[in-house]
Amino acid sequence: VKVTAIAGGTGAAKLLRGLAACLAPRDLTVIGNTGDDAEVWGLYVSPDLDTITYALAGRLDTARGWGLAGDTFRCLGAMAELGAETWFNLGDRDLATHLARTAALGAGAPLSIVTADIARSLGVDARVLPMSDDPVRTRIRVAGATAAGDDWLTFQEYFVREKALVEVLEVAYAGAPRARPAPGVVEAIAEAELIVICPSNPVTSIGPVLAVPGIPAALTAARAPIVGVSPIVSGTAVSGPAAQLMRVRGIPVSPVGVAQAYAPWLGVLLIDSGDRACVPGLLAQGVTPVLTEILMPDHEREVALARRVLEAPGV
Ligand code: FO1
Repeated sequence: VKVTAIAGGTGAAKLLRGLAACLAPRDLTVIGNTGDDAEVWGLYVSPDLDTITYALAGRLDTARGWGLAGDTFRCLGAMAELGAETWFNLGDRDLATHLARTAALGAGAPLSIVTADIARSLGVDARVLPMSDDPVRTRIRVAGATAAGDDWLTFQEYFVREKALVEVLEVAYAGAPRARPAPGVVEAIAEAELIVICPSNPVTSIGPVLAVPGIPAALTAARAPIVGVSPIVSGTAVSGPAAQLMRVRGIPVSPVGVAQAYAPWLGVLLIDSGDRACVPGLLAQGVTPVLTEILMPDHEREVALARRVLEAPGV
């Protein structure tokens, strides 16, 4: 079955590994978030596209959830010695990805071509598409630490440098109104036989994808069933700052809130068996709930959850 998945970073990687184990690689297309992209040491870093690619290549550092398994950080140490900022840890082999991408972008290649080349070089046969070739950056407004007033942080400054420990006042997707879906994105949604919304942060991983004009309309017009996996279990995020960011956006921190964030096109939502109380709220929104084991502590459970997605009603 031809599957198009919409994915962010760490939460999505587990399900994508599970889906890749169940599908022919050419039947899987992943549309990745680029709102987390950042410039580090003058290099273009695209964390979610890299996490997706590394996961599908079987090379992701699964303990950290980002970067390459077994990577070293000698260059990082040398950069620290030179007084460079080192709060964003770039591994030595990971650096090669950023160097190659920055060089290709600098030579005029669009992000979608560069992303496809990196995936192919790492032996990934599935298609990895950025949501857009145009710049879209998630911005986080936090309570001003100084009298100068509120501070707008990049996503990485918020998530990594501040460890998401600051009070968030607003989330914005800079550049989104002018962004166009990357080549192949709308077609991948229109031609899919199943569309999967991975268990990523609804605000800062899936949100930027939905902020690209044309993508929500493509999802609304899609023939394929759209199946989501809730990143919220028992009222908290499985990982990361999703709960705090959902509250800032006025989205209930529950599977019902996730369904609201993905209305009106979400058809099915896989929720944890412990969230049975959410069933009426989901049905009331026209979303079919599927109760299952949501957590994926190992590869067997990644595959098991992927199978549940592929067996979902309407697929
Ligand atoms: N996350 C961290 O918490 N600390 C880091 O030092 C860090 C470095 C890093 C380098 C490359 C990369 O692709 C991801 C990295 N991440 C790091 C994770 C990153 O912030 C998140 O994967 C996404 O931005 C959120 O999904």
